[in-house]
Amino acid sequence: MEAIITQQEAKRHPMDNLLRMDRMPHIWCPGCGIGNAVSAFADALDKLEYNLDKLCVVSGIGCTGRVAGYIKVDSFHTTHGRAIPFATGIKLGNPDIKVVVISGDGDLVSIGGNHFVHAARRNIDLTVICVNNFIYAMTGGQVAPTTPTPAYTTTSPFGNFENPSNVPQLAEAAGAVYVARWTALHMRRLTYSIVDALKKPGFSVVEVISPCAMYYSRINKLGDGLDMMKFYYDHSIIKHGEPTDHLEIDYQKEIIVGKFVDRERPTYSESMGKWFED
Ligand SMILES: Cc1ncc(C[n+]2csc(CCOP(=O)(O)OP(=O)(O)O)c2C)c(N)n1
Ligand code: SF4
Ligand SMILES: [Mg+2]
Repeated sequence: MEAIITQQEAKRHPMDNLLRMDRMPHIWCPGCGIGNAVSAFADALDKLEYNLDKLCVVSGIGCTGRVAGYIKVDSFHTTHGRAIPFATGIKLGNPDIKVVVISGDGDLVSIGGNHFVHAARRNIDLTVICVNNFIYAMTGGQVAPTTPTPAYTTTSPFGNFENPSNVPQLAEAAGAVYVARWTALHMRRLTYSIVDALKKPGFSVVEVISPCAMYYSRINKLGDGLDMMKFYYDHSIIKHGEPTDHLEIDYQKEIIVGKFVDRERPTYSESMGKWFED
């Protein structure tokens, strides 16, 4: 029998139930990779058939920080750098809820770096999706702890000379139980990695190497957003299980992607429960 689709159904976007369509159009520039990360996340939720009433998304401030406003679940747009402590409080107060932090490299590794380290150390049950565009995009493209050497930014006009943070290495060293990295163009692999991270109890981190088509690409003459996505994709080599100290990102050379850490450690809640049981 022929399927009958009403006009209203035909107008529906496939992600209508996951995105706040009333907030569209979003603020992101054409060619920005943040939308890809959101699509992969939404797709991962769909694959897991998540009960959206049991999910909470927390973001800090930045272009990526706007994600919390577009996901149709209980979501919180917190202050800069404080997404992880905010999420920790939500998780400890509501242990049956899955809490996901989606934020930028600056928010999570710079001003929020201390929280990142200690949440990983404690193995708080959170999934962190870090959109790494190598700069502070929202405030005009300033140098960040993740900016590769010797890339140009608005505050490193002669090239960055600082040694950049390696996000997977930081996460592993601090105690994260699941760590992966993909580019914004590895949509299928990124989606399945987010599925794995969401299923993993404890502190899981998925880094998404993403173009900032407005600031980073322009000043480094890397073309438009799609050129840059292709550039990252073409320069990436999949090496699952690669030691995380090999994962520094070179400005123009290869980017190692894959799943690097998948291990077991008692979560904060498990340790606390056991402590009071004994
Ligand atoms: C306490 C505080 N310090 C500084 C700022 C200014 N600020 C807003 S967003 C941002 C950086 C955002 O960078 P990132 O987290 O990488 O997000 P992106 O915009 O690159 O996605 C900064 C420094 C602020 N809002 N609050
Ligand atoms: S400024 Fe950069 S990171 Fe921000 S929305 Fe535009 S392209 Fe994306
Ligand atoms: Mg950034």
